[in-house]
Amino acid sequence: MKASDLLVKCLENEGVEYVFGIPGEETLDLMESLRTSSIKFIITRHEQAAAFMADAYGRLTGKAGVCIATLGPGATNLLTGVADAYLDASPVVAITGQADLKRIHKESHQYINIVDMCESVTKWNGRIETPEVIPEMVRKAFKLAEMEKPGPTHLELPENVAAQNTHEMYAAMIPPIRARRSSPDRQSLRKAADLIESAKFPIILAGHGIVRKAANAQLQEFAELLCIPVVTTFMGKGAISAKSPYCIGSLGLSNDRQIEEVFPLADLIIAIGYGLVEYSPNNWNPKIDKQIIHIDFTSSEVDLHYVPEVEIVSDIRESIELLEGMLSTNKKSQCAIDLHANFHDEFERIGSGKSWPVRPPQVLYGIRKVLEDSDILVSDVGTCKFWAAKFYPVYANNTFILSNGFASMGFSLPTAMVAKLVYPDRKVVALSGDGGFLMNLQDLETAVRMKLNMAIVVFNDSCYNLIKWKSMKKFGTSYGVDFTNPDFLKVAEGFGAVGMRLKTAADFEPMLRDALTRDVPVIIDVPIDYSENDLIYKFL
Ligand SMILES: Cc1ncc(C[n+]2csc(CCOP(=O)(O)OP(=O)(O)O)c2C)c(N)n1
Repeated sequence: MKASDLLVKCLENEGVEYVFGIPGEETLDLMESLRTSSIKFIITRHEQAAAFMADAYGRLTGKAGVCIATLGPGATNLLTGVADAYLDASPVVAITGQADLKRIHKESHQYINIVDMCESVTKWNGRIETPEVIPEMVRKAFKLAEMEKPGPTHLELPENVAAQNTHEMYAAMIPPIRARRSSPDRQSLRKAADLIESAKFPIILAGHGIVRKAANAQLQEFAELLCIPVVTTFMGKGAISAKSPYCIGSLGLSNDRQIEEVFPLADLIIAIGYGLVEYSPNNWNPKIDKQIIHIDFTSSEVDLHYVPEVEIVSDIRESIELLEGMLSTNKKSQCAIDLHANFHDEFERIGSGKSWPVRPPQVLYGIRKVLEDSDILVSDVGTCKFWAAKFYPVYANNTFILSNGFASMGFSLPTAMVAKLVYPDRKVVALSGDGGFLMNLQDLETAVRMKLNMAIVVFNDSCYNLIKWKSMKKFGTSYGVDFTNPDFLKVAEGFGAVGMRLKTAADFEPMLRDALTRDVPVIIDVPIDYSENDLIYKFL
């Protein structure tokens, strides 16, 4: 069997539905093998978008998303999306072509060492030097990508290897069997239960691990039964429904309101599925005086501000369930209930305002009104993300998707496209600043070609607002942040999408409802008033 055919057969064996990417001369054999496979190749207009799409597929399904690029510039373009998957723990298998092995030891057309380049942004990464190793290397790439903590892996397939033949005996498929995790350690559970029983004010810090592994129902039951308030990270939003009285918001800014008002009250932090990349513990444990219980699939990162009394390293769901069985109901946490109610009053009061030009909370309030609980909001990076992460209540698991660890602009459009691809029956909204939107605008063509309906709400203020805002705070002035925008209605038209421009605050909800009934993507150009950004710190 030809090596490229074998590689594609291995992808089929892993259950791969889609491969996102752009071909090149060095991946011609691979493309020919894909042509006759059951896998759908989705052509993108930039490799970065392909990698973001694979990243999004991984986040939404838990199965590795696959992206392909050619050698050299294709691979370098892919890198940003791969790095995003790395710091946001998303399973991705990136495949790149490479020059013939006979020319990689010398100065050679388009040759750079991609394996070296990928080293710092992958969990595992290797060159396929002979066809015989393909079943093992592909299985390993998927196994490591999907295993907690998930992340990207990379396989490089040199052009001459892709075209080689291998003996049938090396073409046997390795079944993708999932190993069961071992049960939580009973002594550690007992110690954690004792700590919770004796704590005066415990708080649960719920991280991305809960969302990733859908342990949300267990977490919510645990919190409500034991009356323990839950603060989520930005990536952990949805780990508990924002409708629960024990959900007291998300944290991800250095001076979040929780840091001022909630964490100082707490003597015990029960960190569940929390990764330090999500939000540094020196923000919430500056004096190193909190007791910490660490519950996660993997042991904790070492940090002076994060030294757990006990670590329960096991399946999160099972750990929560077993811990719940060992505890009796806590005293009612009135403070949490008051904070929750207070947030909801503010959400209504500020969100329902009709000032013009609109402010971010009005738009987020409108989005929440239009979307059902299971519909998906994707946020790009910038001030828009901070507003969304602080102000938008999330009611269901994995329905608020953002780039947080790597925080890469340009994330929202390709991610929203995959959300629609994976969940065609759900409504999908992408929220983006005008800076981030133009970073992957080219792939609007992919969305139109694939007839993916989503609303892309663009906050139009002709500047990189987050940087401008921070610069104004630091220096009282800003530099290098202003630009001019194209006419988004004409851009939409040129791509075969639909463009809408908001003219009054009251129009937003009906406009969004209309946008979500079309059969192509719709850009909603929203002139935004960012003058009240400091309010962000006041929300839960
Ligand atoms: C790829 C990338 N380049 C630069 C940055 C640094 N950065 C963070 S936010 C931001 C400005 C974002 O502007 P815009 O997309 O218009 O969103 P806004 O802040 O205006 O809501 C920049 C430049 C980044 N995070 N990612």
